[in-house]
Amino acid sequence: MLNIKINDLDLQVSEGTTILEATKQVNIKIPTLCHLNLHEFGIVNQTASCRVCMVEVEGRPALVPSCSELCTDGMVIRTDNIRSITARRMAVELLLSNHPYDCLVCPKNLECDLQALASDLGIREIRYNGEKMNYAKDTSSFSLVKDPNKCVMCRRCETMCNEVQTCGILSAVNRGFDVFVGPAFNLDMVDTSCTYCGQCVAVCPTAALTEVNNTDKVWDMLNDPKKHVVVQVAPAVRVAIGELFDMPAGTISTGKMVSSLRGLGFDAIFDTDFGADLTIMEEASELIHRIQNGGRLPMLTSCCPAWVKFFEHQFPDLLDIPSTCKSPQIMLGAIVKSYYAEKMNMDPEDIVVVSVMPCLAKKAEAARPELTKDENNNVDIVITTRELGLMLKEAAVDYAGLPESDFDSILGESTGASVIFGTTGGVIEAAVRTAYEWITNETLEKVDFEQLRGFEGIREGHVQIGDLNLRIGIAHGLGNARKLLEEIQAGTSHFDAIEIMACPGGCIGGGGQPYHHGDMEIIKKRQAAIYQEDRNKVLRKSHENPYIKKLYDEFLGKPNSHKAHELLHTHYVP
Ligand code: HC1
Ligand code: SF4
Repeated sequence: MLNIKINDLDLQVSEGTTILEATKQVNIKIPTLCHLNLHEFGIVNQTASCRVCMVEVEGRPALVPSCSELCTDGMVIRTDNIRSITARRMAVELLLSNHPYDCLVCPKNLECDLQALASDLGIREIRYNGEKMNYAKDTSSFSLVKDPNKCVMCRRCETMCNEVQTCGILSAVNRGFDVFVGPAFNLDMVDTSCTYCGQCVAVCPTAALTEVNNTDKVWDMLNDPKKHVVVQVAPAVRVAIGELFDMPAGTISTGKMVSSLRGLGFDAIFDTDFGADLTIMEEASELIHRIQNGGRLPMLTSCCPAWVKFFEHQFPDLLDIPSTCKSPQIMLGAIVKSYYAEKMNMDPEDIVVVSVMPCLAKKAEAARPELTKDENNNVDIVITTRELGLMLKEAAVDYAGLPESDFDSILGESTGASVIFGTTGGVIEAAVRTAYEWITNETLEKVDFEQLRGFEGIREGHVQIGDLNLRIGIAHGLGNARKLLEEIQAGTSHFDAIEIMACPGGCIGGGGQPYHHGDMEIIKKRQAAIYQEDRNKVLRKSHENPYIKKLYDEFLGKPNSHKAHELLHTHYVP
């Protein structure tokens, strides 16, 4: 152990501790900007580029960045003296000197780390008002907008994209004053192999990277009397949206969320969880079929569109291994435009499907040509959890004070199995609950498969189903997924089924969720809420959903039937 002193407090820290980590042990706050240390998810950005966390170390002539400087025995540190504070202010003032001053209309207004720093450091005038970068915004993709003029070169997005997700899209473009982070040769995002996972957006401290805002499109549809506007909401939204209205992280607000959507004027409020139960019907059938007929194993889950894009771009030789199931959002959209339209005696052209997702990739997914049918999109508009929050704020909704209400019949009923789709490990656990009963014809008494849960980036769990020992792999984060795919390529994978979600923690950590500002405890609380919501459900196995049974009886026939294939399955493109 090392003995150190911080602001006159004596403490002991272990070898390898940075000054910033040491200060946290004694609740001393040092402001940071570029720093990001989410080590439980394998995410560390320690570029020490912003110079905001400077502190004084006795005996050192220059100030040091506390995020990267390691403690040494006998170190005496001062974090709150005028010299350190002045240096921090200067660092922020210099960043502001090359920043557009449009905070009032900026998409990150009140959510921007740079804005918060300027406020906390008492910066009340712009002393250095010189030349500014003047690049065009990149609005080429369906998912995210890149505004280089707001880039502060913290490189958090770069760490996320290159080290955590191993996509390698983002790096420094240009040099000196003109530098910003973007794709090589400043290509448009749409011309890169970006997966649109949105993790760059999740960690960007400013509005250099934000989602494409579709809220005006939704308002337009809600105000068009000729349109029947249906909304569906993803599993992970209900455990996070409360954070936008000052509810503690981990609050489940499903009933309030439904009421809020009803208040906005949607004609029907359906649950993507219904789509998830439907996905399990198809995916569990496909898995059993592959196992019993010598099909291609391991089978990979396919509900995360960023993950789908990742394997299409990076592993085009493995396109036959993912499940052919469309994702729950697209399945539900397809059922709304067919079964529901038929039941309501409506022309699908008059129905608009809006999805509320924790995810930016879902925007691009909904626009994939092979997932639209006869030019009548299965899902028309996707907004994120944050965008729904914006709409509710525009409508001055008192979210916390809303009463609870239920999703609409006939596509609003769901089981606990579908709720857990929102966390890493949940999709495959849901599939196992159904596969177990279908293979053994016995009732599964204990539905919680603890061996499939957790936060480790790559996990392995075995499930005994009769004579079958099902070997399951789980990865979250695309860098972890890459490792499992490389094993498959090398012929060394021993799994029968693998679940992959692109975002740390799964959809609960999606790029469209309320900003976590680097606090991973928030994602853990959302995960606990997901499992609680599962326990709250009377039915916890997808195949027990009575409305799913009805859908097959009245419309689809059996899982993997011709009609089910036509509506619910897809193919992949290299
Ligand atoms: Fe997800 Fe899914 S769980 S992919 O993360 O399979 O977005 O929440 O909606 O489609 O159900 C996202 C979440 C979501 C789909 C489901
Ligand atoms: Fe979207 Fe979920 Fe995939 Fe993240 S893990 S990209 S939120 S589907």
